[in-house]
Amino acid sequence: MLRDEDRIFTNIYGLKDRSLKGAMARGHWDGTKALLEKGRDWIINEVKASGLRGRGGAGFPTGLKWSFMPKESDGRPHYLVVNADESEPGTCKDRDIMRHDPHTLIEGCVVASFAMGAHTAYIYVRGEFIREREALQAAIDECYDYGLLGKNNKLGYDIDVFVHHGAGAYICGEETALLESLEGKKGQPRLKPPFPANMGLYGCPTTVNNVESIAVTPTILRRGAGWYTSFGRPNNHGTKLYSVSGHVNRPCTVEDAMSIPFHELIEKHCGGIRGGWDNLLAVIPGGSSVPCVPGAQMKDAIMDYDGLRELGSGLGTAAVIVMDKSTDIIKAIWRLSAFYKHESCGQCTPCREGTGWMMRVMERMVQGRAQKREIDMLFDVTKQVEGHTICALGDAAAWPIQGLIKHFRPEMEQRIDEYTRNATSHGAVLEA
Ligand code: L3W
Ligand code: SF4
Repeated sequence: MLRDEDRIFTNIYGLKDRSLKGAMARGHWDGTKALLEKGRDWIINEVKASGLRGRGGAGFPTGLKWSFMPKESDGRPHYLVVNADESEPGTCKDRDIMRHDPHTLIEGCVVASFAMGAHTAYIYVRGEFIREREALQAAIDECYDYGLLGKNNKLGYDIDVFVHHGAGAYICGEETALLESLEGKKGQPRLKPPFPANMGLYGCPTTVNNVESIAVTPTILRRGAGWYTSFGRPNNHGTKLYSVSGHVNRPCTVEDAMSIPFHELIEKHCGGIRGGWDNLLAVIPGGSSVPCVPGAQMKDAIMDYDGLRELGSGLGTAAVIVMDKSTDIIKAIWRLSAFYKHESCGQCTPCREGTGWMMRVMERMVQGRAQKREIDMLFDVTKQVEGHTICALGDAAAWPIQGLIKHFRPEMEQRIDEYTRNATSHGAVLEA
């Protein structure tokens, strides 16, 4: 059970003073120098012990990722890059951190950069986030003025933090495409390995972390790994920002414990499902890249990595998209297909061609202008895309359709039957 005083983000709704003075009054930047004095190994070990997993979608253990950075310098600078290109449909948590609680992120940049021997941190902000980058820049400027950033600062560790603006491409949220873009090139993913820890920005050791992952670390270090692991189940620890949108009575972004039951999350923070629980059709629990789960299964779901994986979906970015029975679920998933087709960088054939194929077949499925055997063909296409591409965008385009076919095949067949009946009664010829 998360109490108000356990929350890391104390200004997520922007009701308080977000300036340095306000952030300090709420406990941020408290004893940062003393944390650094405990040393790099202590910080990395504490983050490992906290069980913090990357909050950008993949859930990779953060402390482990930090430990991949070379210990000894081979002459190349080290970099921290914060992925603030939040573009996953349904996801708006990093936006709220940057807009209302920017000092959590900047303090996190200092601590993480120190732990990995980086003296420069870049925050790559989604192009459309104009207010957010202004808030961030204002907070960074305050830190320079107050002597928390820059050379010979009060913390005793030289560190510069820069804000870089994206230009509106979803693919630049993929870490290596982001690095390419930051280097001034076209934002296209690189083949991995090598991973950024070995060969990242400008060919140097780099760690790319999500905004939320970085912003929570100073508080974890202040309160201790044991405090953080007191929330959530083993392998799924901590507090988490959930962005709940769609057919709930009060959509919101809220920080609560990992492993909170879905039912509790919705009742406690969102005023319940619009029209009541019997009106729940389906939920996409982790941003548009994960498969949807039927309402009946979601009612008892545990909101964490393992709980949602067991349901054939995932926690992803914890963007919870709720759909009631007024939703045309086939059309909703088609809309995601159109999104992925638009955002494919076109670099690899299965994704470039496959996203177009999937979108066009889905278009016909929305109308029912298809044959039932084409549902299997569509599934086959998703399987030819999944796992055969350079980056995860191909998987992300395939999985929502797989979820639709798995859970809503009868609805797809019914749509085809209706179209066929209408077409036949109007004397139209069904296109194959
Ligand atoms: C060194 C190894 N580093 C893995 C690092 C790797 C990366 C992290 C996770 O995709 C997912 C995707 C989206 N040595 C390593 C290693 N790493 N093995 O660990 O890597 P990975 O490949 O599991 O995931 P990814 O490529 O980072 C992220 C899903 O998140 N997603 C996306 C959301 C989009 C946003 C947004 O709005 N910008 O967050 C949502 O579900 O589909 O599956 O750092 O280098 N051996
Ligand atoms: Fe580009 Fe798609 Fe290939 Fe990713 S999977 S590299 S987005 S073409």
